[in-house]
Amino acid sequence: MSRNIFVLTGAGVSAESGLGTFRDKSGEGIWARFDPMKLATPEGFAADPKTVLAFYDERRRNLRNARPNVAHHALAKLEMGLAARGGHLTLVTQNIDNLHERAGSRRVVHMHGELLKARCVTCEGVDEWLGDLSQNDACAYCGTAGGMRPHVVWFGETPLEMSDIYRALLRADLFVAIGTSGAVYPAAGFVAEARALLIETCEINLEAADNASLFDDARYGPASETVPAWVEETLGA
Ligand code: BJW
Repeated sequence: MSRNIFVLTGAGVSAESGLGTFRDKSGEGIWARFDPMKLATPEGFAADPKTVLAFYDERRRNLRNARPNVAHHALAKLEMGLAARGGHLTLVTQNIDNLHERAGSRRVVHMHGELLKARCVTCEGVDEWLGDLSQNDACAYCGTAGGMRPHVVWFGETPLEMSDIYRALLRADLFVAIGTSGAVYPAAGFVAEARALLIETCEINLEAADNASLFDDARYGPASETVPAWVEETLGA
């Protein structure tokens, strides 16, 4: 049977690649150590751009040393396997890392932006950005200096590609959330929207997410075990 599967991933899928998660029940997530209102809002950036840029510089450097793990590879295999069977995978990630792409996923929707890109606040031009970002850097498109920021979506900003995401959800027959706490909207609301569309839903996570009660099915454990097992099962069915 061909399937049209919508997968939403969060920080948990990259946890075993050494990239930190934001909110873990252990209390060791990024937002337990750093204040998201100071580092992940446009107001925080306006008040102290140097600190915000340093926070993202450090994460960009960590990403350079990270490698995709078996969960990323399994999702790339799922994309190919479904296509070969006449199905389709929509892969939407809240992650700003590029580990899905580096594992071989062809089409990845980064609803919260991408760490290896910078955006000019003057002309909105988006450019690849692999090194540190400073307040003196100039935009490659309009030449304005002092207006470059990480191409990421902060609290209070509109996530990217929302029309394409909702359109893909309408076409899906299975919605799967992997490694996300279900704490941040609009992504946390996708499961309710899927339910309203009578789409089957499944949570794959280390532990129950905040919105766990809305899923029809759940598989708990590290993504490195649960995701490859689920992909094998799905492609074997
Ligand atoms: C493992 C694992 C392993 C660990 N294996 N699993 C009420 C309703 C609607 C909206 C709001 C609302 N109240 C407030 C809002 C607005 C706000 C919001 O949601 N706030 C909440 C705090 C309540 N949302 C926004 O402002 C968003 N914009 C918006 O709503 O615009 C309006 C709009 C909506 C719709 C259409 C058009 C317009 C923007 C949100 C931007 C979030 N930005 C961040 C930072 C991005 C850049 C960066 O990375 O620095 O995005 S915050 C952070 O949280 C990051 C993540 O993408 C996001 C979600 O986190 P995620 O991925 O779920 O990670 P964790 O750490 O929370 O969870 C990890 C999970 O993995 C856990 O469950 C672990 O158990 C698990 N895990 N190890 C498997 N080995």
